[in-house]
Amino acid sequence: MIWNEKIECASREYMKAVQSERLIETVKRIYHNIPSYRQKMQAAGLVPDDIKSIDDLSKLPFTVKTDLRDNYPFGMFTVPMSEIVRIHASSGTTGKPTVVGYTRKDLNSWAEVVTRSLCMAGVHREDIVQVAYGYGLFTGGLGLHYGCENLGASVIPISGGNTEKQLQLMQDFGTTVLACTPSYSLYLAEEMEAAGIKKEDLKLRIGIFGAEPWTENMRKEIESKLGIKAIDIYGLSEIIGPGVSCECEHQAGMHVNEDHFIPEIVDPETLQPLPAGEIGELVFTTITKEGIPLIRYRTRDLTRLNYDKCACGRTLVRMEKCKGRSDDMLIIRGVNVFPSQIESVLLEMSETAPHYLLIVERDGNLDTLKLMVEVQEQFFSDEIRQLEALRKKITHKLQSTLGISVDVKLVEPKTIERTAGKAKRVIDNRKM
Ligand code: DLL
Repeated sequence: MIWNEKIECASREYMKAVQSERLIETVKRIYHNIPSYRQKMQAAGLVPDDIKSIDDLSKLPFTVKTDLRDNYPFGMFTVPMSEIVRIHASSGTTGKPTVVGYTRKDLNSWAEVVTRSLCMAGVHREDIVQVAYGYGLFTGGLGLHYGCENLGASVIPISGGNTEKQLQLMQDFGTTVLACTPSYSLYLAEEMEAAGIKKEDLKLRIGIFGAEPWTENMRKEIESKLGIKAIDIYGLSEIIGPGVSCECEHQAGMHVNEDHFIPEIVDPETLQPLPAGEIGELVFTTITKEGIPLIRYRTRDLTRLNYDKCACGRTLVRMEKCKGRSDDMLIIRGVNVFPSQIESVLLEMSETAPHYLLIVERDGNLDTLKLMVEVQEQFFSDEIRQLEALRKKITHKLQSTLGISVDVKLVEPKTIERTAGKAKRVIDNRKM
């Protein structure tokens, strides 16, 4: 089902007209309410009247995460606190969290975009959705929650963690849709196996997975282990939370809810806009938000856009699965390495499990990359020769894919830490 056909299947001209009108309003709102952004516009010699349509978007200065941090906690809000009805925050790895505020209208828009996303994924009113994203200050839990309720599906607000209970409710309540991070879904699959629960014993049919990058190979693994269709959902707290974009049943890119968030792709070095189809950094401008509207927010996520009409009938522009974040990219001895490339290699081999950790060290002036990867239970034998052969095979595959040597260490099943939220894949000791 298409939730909002008028918008989701609109012509490009119609979409551009909607976007232009809303952009003009947003620029005015920010210019008159946020001194730091007004100064940026003034420095660029711009006044709100210079922005007449979305063709003028690229004239506007960017917003970055530190702008939010510098204005911590509420300095970027464009409405008085009496209008703010909800506060969320995303915990960064360093420093203060990024705080966002929603007005009642923002919460309605958020529910709308998540409802559209659920419909794209094939969820309907009869579904029972287990929301295993965290409800804490993270946007995942409540974001999915309100979208499900708006759609009319039944929500189980279990939040993240408590794996045993997750499995129990999945069986007892007949959960049909699981919403969590892709890494947690694999952990659940693993615990199911340990508890002797078969995928056939469950009614699961769809997974709504996001909040971290995951590869096509990881998708195959999850789909076969849980017997479901695994759908990619994307979002970030600064823009609204989950529901910025989501895949439809064709799993051919995530449809961006572009009547609320205008996407652009820029070259992360020069910051110049790139033409459709080229990979670069994703930038969003929110055009309906009241609490904390943002202009040209640099997400750091790397992807490309596709404006072709989708087989589902939607015309909303699609963003490809994220390749990773520009700040996730490791530069090892001058070579760019994304954790996703390594994940892809590991998942192509039947002997390794999709649980791994990358450790970067600096030995004198030389960077070294160590990979710890779990071996599948059935391949983990005490035969040192066999394990050594496997280690060599992985080392060789990584060398030919990445072009650098990786020190591979095989570890026993279930030794790498599992999390209910976003998986931590990289430890970079060079920064310490
Ligand atoms: O992760 C919101 C969310 C919740 C999205 C639940 C999907 C599902 P933040 O904590 O602010 O918000 O983190 C945002 O996570 O910039 C990406 O780097 C990454 N991310 C989110 N979704 C995906 C995805 C939530 N589907 C940051 N694929 C973003 C790859 C993703 N990366």
